[in-house]
Amino acid sequence: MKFDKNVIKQSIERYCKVKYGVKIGDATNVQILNALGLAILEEIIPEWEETEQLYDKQKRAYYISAEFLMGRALGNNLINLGIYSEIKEVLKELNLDLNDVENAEDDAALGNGGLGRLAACFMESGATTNLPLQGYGIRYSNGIFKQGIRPDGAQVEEVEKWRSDPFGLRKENLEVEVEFKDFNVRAIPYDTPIIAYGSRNINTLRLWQSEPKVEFDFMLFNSQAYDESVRESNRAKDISRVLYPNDTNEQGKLLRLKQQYFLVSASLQDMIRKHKEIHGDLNTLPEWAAIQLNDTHPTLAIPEYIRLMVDHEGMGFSEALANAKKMFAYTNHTILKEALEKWSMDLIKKLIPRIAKIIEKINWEFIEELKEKGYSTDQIDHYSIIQYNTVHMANLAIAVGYAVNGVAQLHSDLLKHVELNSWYKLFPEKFQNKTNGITPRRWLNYSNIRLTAYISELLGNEDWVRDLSKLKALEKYVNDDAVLKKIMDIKYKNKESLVNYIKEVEGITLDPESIFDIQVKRLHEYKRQLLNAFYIIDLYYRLKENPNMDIPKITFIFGGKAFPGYARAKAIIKYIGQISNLINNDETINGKIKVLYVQNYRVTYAEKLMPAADVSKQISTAGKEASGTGNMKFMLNGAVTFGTYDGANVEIVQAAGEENNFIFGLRVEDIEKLSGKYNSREYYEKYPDIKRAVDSLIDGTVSDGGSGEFQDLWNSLLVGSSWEAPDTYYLLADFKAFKQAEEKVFVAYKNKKHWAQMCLINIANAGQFSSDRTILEYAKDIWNIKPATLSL
Ligand code: PLP
Ligand code: GLG
Repeated sequence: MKFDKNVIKQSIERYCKVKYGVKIGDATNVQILNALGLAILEEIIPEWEETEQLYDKQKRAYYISAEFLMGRALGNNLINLGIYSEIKEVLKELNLDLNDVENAEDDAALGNGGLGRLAACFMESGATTNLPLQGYGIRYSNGIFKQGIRPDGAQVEEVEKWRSDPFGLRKENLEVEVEFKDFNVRAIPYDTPIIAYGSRNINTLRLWQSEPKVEFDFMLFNSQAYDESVRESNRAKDISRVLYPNDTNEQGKLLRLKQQYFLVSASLQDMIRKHKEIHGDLNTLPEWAAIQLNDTHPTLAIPEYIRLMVDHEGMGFSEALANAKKMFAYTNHTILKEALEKWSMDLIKKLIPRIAKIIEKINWEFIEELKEKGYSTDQIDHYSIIQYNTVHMANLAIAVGYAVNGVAQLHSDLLKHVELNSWYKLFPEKFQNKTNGITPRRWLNYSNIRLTAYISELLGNEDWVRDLSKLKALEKYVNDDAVLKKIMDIKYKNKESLVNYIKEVEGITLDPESIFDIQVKRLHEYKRQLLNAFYIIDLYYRLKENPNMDIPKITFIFGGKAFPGYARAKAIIKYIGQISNLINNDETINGKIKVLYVQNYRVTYAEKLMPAADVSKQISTAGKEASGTGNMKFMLNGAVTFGTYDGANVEIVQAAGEENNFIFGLRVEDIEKLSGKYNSREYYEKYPDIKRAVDSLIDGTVSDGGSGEFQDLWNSLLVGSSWEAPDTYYLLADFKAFKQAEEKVFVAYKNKKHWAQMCLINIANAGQFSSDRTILEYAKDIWNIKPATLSL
C-alpha cells in the first residue's frame, strides 16, 4: 500500500464527519477505530480488486468453515501492511493513542477454539503465500460468550459485545437467497480483507449474514399484533444470531442444521454465479474450484451442490455426483466419538426435504458401488451414509470427498489405522496428513514485538517472517551467553507486561520472578486441567508439611471456557478457583505457589499470555488431542513444552528434542494395552498422595457450595457409571509421571543458562509449525492450486 500520512489523516477526519458527525477531538475510540478502518480500506481496495481479478484467471480453493476465530483485526492489518509505526505517529499527531484505538476493537470471536483459530491462521497464511484461497463462514451477531469467574470460582456466561467490525464490507449487491422448506431468507455477504505480509495480495473472507425478506408484516402490525408482525423476520435473523458455544460436541439442534445449510447454500450459489460469469460452462467447475470442508459442519455442501446443479442448472445426477467427487475434500479434527456429527433424517426432511432425497440417492449409488466391488451386507451396513434413519456426516464426506486429512501425524495415523481404518481400507488413496500450523505474523510479529526485533537483529533481516524455517539459524547461538541472556531478558519483560495486564483486568498481582506455567485452552475432560489441579494441590500439601522445600517460585495460570451445558467442565473450573483461593490466601507458604484462573480467555488474551510463558502445559490423554495449536504458539515464543506424547506435541519434541522439553505419561500404545484392564481405584488405594489429592474434592479442603459437583467429579474418577468407566482419561494413571516431570522442571529452571538454551532451541525449531507451510501443503497435495502474486 502506498502510504501517505496526510491522506490517512484527512480520511480519518472525513469519516468521523460523515459517518458520525463528530470532529476527531470529540470522537470515541470506537469511532476512530471505524474511521481508521474505512481510511485503510479506501487505500487497499484497488489492490483487493486487482487480487480478485488475478485469481479469477486460475483455480481457486474455498475454505468453508462454521467458525473463524479471527480476534482483532486492526493491529495485525497494520503489521501486515507494514505501516504500524506510521499509523501510530499519525494518531499521535492527532492527539490519539494507537493502543487505545486497538483496545476499542472487540475480538471477532466467531469460533470456539482451535478449529476456528486454525481457519483464521489459514486465511492469513493463504494471503501471505499468495494463494487463491477464499474463506466462507457465518457472520454471527454474537460470537462465543463472555466468561466471568465468580469469587467462588464458578464460570458465569454473558453475551459478548461485538460493536466493531472496522474492515467488514457489506456487499448487498452479491446477496443470494437460501430456501428452506417453508421459508426463504436473504444471505448478505460481508467481505473482510485478508492482508498479506510482504506482498500486495489481499484475499477475501466472506461471511454470510441472514436477513428477512420483509422486516415486518404490515397487516399484523396494523391490527396491533406487534410480536406476530416481526416473528418471520426474527426467524430469519435467528440463523446468524449466535455461535453454538460447543467445542467438540454435537447436539443435533434444528437451528444448528439451519446454520449449516445457510452457510453452504449461500457459499455455493456465490461460487457458481461467479463461475458462470467467467467461464459459462458449469461442467468445468471442478477444474477451477477445490472446496475444503473444515470438519463435517459444512458437509451439506455436497448434496447442496448436487441440488443446485440438478434442479437449477439441468445437469444429470450422475454428472453432478461425479463432479462433486472431484471437488470436495474433508478435514477431520477429532476422534472423540461425541463430536462425530449425525443428523436425524426426519429433521433434514422437515427443514430441507430435497436435500434429504439427494442424500438418499448419494447413499444408494454408493451402496451399489460397494455391491459391485463385492462387499458383504454387513460391511455395506457399516459404510452406509444413512444408518437407522440418521445421516453420518463423516461417512458422507469420506464417501464423496476425494481427500480426507488429519491435523497432525499421530492423529492422521490413528485415523488410518484405528478410527477410520475400514474407510482407509476402502479408499487408501484419499487419506493424508496435514499437520496444523500458526501464523507467525500474529503470534510473534504482532504479539511479541521484543522477540521479533531481536530475532531480526540476530538474523540480519526479516526474511524469516515469510519463511519461518529460517529460524533454524538461531541455533548457532546456543552457547552464546549474551544472546541467551537477552532472550531471557525479553521473556522477563514480557512477563512484566502480562503482570500489568493481569493486575488491570483480574486485580491480582503476580510475581514475574516466578515460573509462569500456563494451561490455556477450552475446558474439557480429555485436556485434563483436573490433573494439573491435582498436582498443584499435592504440591501445596507438601509445601505445608515442609515449608523449607526447595522449589522455585511458581505461578500456575489457567484459562479457558467451558460449554455452558457441560456440568463437569464447569465443576473443574470451580475446583481450580477454589484451590486458587485456598493457596493464594495461605500466608504460611510464603507465596511460593500462586494459582490464577484468568477470565474470558480469547485470542486477545492469548496474545498476551503466549509471549510470557515459561512452561506450556499440553497434557491431554494420549490419542485424544488431534493436534493442538496453542502448543505451537508457546513454542514459537520460547516456552518449553510440558506435555504428553499426543497430537502435535509429538512433532514439537521431534523438532526441538525431547531433552529440551518435558514429556511424561502414557503413550497411545500404553493406553491401548491398559484398555479394559485399567482400574483407577488401584492407584487411589496404593498411593497416599493420589488419594489425598483426589479426596480434596470431598474432604472439606474446598467447597462446591453444596451443589454436589465435586462429589460428581470424584465419582467420575473412582466410581464411573453404567455408561462410562471410571477415570476414562487416565488421570490417576498419569499422576506420578506428571509429578516426576514437574520435579525435572524445577531442577532445570535452576540452571538459568540451560533453561535459556532450551528456550532458544525451541524457538529455532518452531519453523515447521508456520501455517504457511501447512497451507502450501494443502495447496499442492489436495487443492492443486498455485500462488499468484500481484506485481510490485
Ligand atoms: N482458543 C484460543 C483463543 C486460541 O488462541 C487457541 C490456540 O492458540 C485455542 C483456543 C486452541 O488451543 P489448544 O490448541 O491448546 O486446544
Ligand atoms: C480441534 C482439535 C484440536 C486441533 C484443532 C485444529 O481438538 O486438537 O488442534 O481442532 O485442528 N476442536 C478443535 O479445536
